[in-house]
Amino acid sequence: MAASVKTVSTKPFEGQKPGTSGLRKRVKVFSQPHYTENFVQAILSSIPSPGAKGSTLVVGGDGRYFSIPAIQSIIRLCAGNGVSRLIIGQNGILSTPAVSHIIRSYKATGGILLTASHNPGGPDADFGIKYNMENGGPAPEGVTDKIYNVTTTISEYHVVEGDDVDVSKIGSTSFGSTKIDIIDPVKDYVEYLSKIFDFGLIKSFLQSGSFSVLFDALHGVTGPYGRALFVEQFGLPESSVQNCVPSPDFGGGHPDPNLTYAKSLVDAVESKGISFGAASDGDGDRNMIIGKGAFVNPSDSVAIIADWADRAIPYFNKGVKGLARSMPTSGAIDRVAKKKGFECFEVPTGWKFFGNLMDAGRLSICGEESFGTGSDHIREKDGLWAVVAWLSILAAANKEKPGTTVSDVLLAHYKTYGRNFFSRYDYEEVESAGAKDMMAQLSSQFTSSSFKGTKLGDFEVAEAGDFSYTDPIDGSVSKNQGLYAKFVDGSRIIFRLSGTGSAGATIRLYVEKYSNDEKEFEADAQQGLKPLIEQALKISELEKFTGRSKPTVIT
Ligand code: VG1
Ligand code: CO
Repeated sequence: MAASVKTVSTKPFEGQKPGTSGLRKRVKVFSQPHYTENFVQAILSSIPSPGAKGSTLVVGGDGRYFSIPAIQSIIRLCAGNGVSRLIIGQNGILSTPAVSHIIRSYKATGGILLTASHNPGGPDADFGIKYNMENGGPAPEGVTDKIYNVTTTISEYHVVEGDDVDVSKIGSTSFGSTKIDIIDPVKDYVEYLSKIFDFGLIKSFLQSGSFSVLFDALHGVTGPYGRALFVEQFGLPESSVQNCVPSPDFGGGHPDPNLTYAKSLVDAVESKGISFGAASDGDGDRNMIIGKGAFVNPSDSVAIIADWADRAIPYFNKGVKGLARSMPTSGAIDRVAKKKGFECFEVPTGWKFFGNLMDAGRLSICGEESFGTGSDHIREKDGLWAVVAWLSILAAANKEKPGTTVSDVLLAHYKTYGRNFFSRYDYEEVESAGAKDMMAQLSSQFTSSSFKGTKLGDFEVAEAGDFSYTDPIDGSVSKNQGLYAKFVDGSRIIFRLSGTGSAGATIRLYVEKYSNDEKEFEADAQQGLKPLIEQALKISELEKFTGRSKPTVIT
């Protein structure tokens, strides 16, 4: 059909500023007339040269409520902006890591991801839109700033009108002059993982009988991927996966893989004596790893994967190029880098900061304390990759010493490197003004020159400030990335405001303390960190500013 492009007049909406990972708002906000269209037009207008015209874009997400109407709008806008080809996951489903892989492997221009990640879904909950670049990674700040600027002045957008495209059937069609390919969301990704890991070794380890697995997709997008891996590839029974049918409202739950929101997994692992439990978030980029009686802190997880990579994961047989973590993530990975002679980078919170280092060949494995772990196989964190990495480590460890458990792997790591105790307190959806005021008073203390040498209880301040990062590859500078205080004994406290919430403000408090005292290796992290947390709450006057005496989530 001949494409007749229609120009629609519109007015800017306030607040279309992408946060840590795209634009996240309530569905009610996205579903206002023109709201989604404005933002998508701003993305299309901000695609770096040669731009949207003639481009190939990948579209998909976690299947949450409002995904299908958003995809139909995206199709109309892409046709109106001269996009040549759209590659769309069947039923709009594509995990965030799968989008990253498909952009790279199909050599697409970029991708539009429809997810609010671990935020709840449904008519009264959240939706989100994010743009990823040619390298498969989240748009850097230069591009998200441009998108935001366009949203503040937008006066029109361009569409081709036509009937909805049936995205439930795999195959090719066209809309206006845009070619549309609806693809199997799972196949390419699982094939790619089979090249990274030794599926044969994992399968024979899991089939040997004594090691049991439970994977929980929390009703998010990883359900079909997890089933394909655990049931189809590794030959495990259906009972080894749960909540694996993606649901638009995540079964009414909170698709966030942590000890609070993945409680049913934790309970099942404990009550049934399961050897290995894992969960992923709504869009499949996060992971949680547990064993019977063992919780793998994400900061430890990435350090352990980095430590085992060249022995246990074929992808890294040729060596590891470098390691990295986000600023609040504990320094456990730094210790692995030091011992093995790898470069190690500290970047601000958000996966977009790892991409340049990977593209430059200086970074192989990295992670964030927020249950994000990944490598340069793609440009997003990858929940199922981390789960399969852990199964590879356990398979390798059991080859060396049969009967090795998740706890054994953790303890062995602490014996070599010492233990970085780490915890995060989240105060979700507090009143914005109070949160801002609290950060302002903390900032004036942390950035004042007289703060160094101050004693907070037993902790003497060695260094403090507001984290600023200069990208070693392109020199771009990102300021105000979190208030940190490091103490003389090496421990740290950090305060940040979240950039992924959709209502009010979320305060995150991170605390870290190192110990190489073997007697402490099996201790409860909360207990050991208590004095530090008390000082953090005292200096921030958090309760006074926010009225909250308790965090919403403790990790
Ligand atoms: C949070 C995490 C951050 C992560 C981001 C996106 O951001 O702290 O580490 O990269 O979520 O994860 P913030 O600004 O709320 O602290 V996901 O799984 O939402 O794409
Ligand atoms: Co996510």
